[in-house]
Amino acid sequence: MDSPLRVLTVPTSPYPDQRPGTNGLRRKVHVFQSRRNYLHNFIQSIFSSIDLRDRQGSTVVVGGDGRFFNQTAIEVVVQMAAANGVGRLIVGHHGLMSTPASSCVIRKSKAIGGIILTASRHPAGPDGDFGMKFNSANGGPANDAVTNKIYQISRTIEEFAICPGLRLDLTTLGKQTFDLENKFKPFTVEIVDSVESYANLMRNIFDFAALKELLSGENHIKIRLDAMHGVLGPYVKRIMCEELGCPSNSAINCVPMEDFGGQHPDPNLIYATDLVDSMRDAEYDFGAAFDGDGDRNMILGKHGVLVTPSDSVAVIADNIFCIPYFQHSGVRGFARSMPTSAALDRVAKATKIELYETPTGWKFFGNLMDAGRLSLCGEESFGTSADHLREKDGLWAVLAWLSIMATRRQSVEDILKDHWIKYGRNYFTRYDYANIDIDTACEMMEDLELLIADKSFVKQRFAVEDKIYQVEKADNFEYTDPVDSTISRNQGLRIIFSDGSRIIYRLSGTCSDGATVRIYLDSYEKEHIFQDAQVVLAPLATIAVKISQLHHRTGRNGPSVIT
Ligand code: G16
Repeated sequence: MDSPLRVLTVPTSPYPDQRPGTNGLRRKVHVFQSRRNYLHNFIQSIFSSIDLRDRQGSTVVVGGDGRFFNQTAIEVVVQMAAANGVGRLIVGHHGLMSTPASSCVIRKSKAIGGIILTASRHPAGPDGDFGMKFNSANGGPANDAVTNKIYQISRTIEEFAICPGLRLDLTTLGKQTFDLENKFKPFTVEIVDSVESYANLMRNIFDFAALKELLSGENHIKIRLDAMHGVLGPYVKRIMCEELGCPSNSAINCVPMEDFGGQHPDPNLIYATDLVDSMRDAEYDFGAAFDGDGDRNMILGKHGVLVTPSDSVAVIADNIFCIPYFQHSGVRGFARSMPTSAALDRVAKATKIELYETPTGWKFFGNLMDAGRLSLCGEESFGTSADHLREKDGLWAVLAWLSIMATRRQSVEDILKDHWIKYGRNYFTRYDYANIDIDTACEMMEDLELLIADKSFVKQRFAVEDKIYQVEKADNFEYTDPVDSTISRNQGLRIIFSDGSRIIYRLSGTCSDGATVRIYLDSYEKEHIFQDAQVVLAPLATIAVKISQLHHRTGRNGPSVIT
């Protein structure tokens, strides 16, 4: 019999910069590799943030998007979980588990939480990004109280516990047990097929027979799905091809790779180039791309017609009973993040369903869902999901759209056009200015806040060509959680004009390096609904740049990316 594994306590020194952002800690890979114990410190801070009584003998889920450094990090997470009293770990086969599947497995296994190794849509590889998220027992991203606690611990950490001799086999499904020094019970690790758990959940939400008919029946439509070499490939293959009968060439880039094949796994028109190229001619009726960890989605129709994420959630809301899950559970509420366009608000008003406007970040939706107040939600940042779990869910969004198409027997473009005819159209775009010097970005936001806080700012008029916008309201968005009354301040600067158009400025909370300034533009048209969004929004963009003096301050002459 092997002798029990040793548990060591190792001295360490804190780092000042381990504050989690919008969703976890994201840094360049070399930061994790070159700074001594940088990874260990953060993992210990996560475990120490959980009360010892809750941690002892508990279950924790571990997954990742398969990016470079994942395997190294998983080994350390497992060794430290064992040493910190966790009783059972559930780990994805080969260390892979999408973010939505992790949420599903956390909830199903009644785990106290999960550690997800991903930097989401950011590129990977030795020069790319790495990240770690901590999700709570509800399956959703930890709330601010938890992440603040993790951060505070990381600032004063002096030691971490680890079981360095523990070696795990990630390739074999099933249970592995390990005896530890001074522990009565063995530490167990279950390597699971998270694809099956997730597929099961989807079978209970959607009408798979109807979807199968749509995708492989006599008059089937042709679809193209791009997993961008992220973690979602095996889920797409199993559910869409093996189960729903799509031909195998419907799914591309489905082998997860450590560097995402050198691509930027961000599902938008700029980065999802393989999908965008193959959708240009009329071969496919429906297209979708996903990000590295499988929670984001982009939906395209024939000829590459883009459904903006803001429209996507509004259309799903308006057709919500095409999805059997909602026929059974009913609809409790809708929600969108503040920068997301107000298209969803119009559906909520028409259907008399409560609408919540939350700060950016999926954690805010989770609280409303746990309280039974929210069923469907979305964010402009290519995130859409419902209360079947507590994360955004890329494949769920695709199945939701296909369910609408199966019921209405219409193309993506016709569904979208009908929606605009019924409700009018919220034109929306986002300008990103990446890699800005942090001080310059913060200074700009501070000056801007002072400017818009001045009483004289309200009622000011801005003219561009023949368009005149008058400021009706301007503030720094603040959110009081309706469930627990927690106040979240400083969530983005809003300028709202008298016609309902909005300019919003926000600093990204997911940068691994420098700052990204985001400008969100939203404008509503009741009649002129078939124009080019960039043309419609150009005057607002000019005003946004002028008010902030962004180009002057940064030396840039345009955004890095427009979505
Ligand atoms: C994360 C959150 C999203 C949020 C996004 C915003 O997405 O999960 O809820 O909308 O960040 O990012 P930023 O703060 O950069 O605007 P992900 O997919 O990157 O984990």
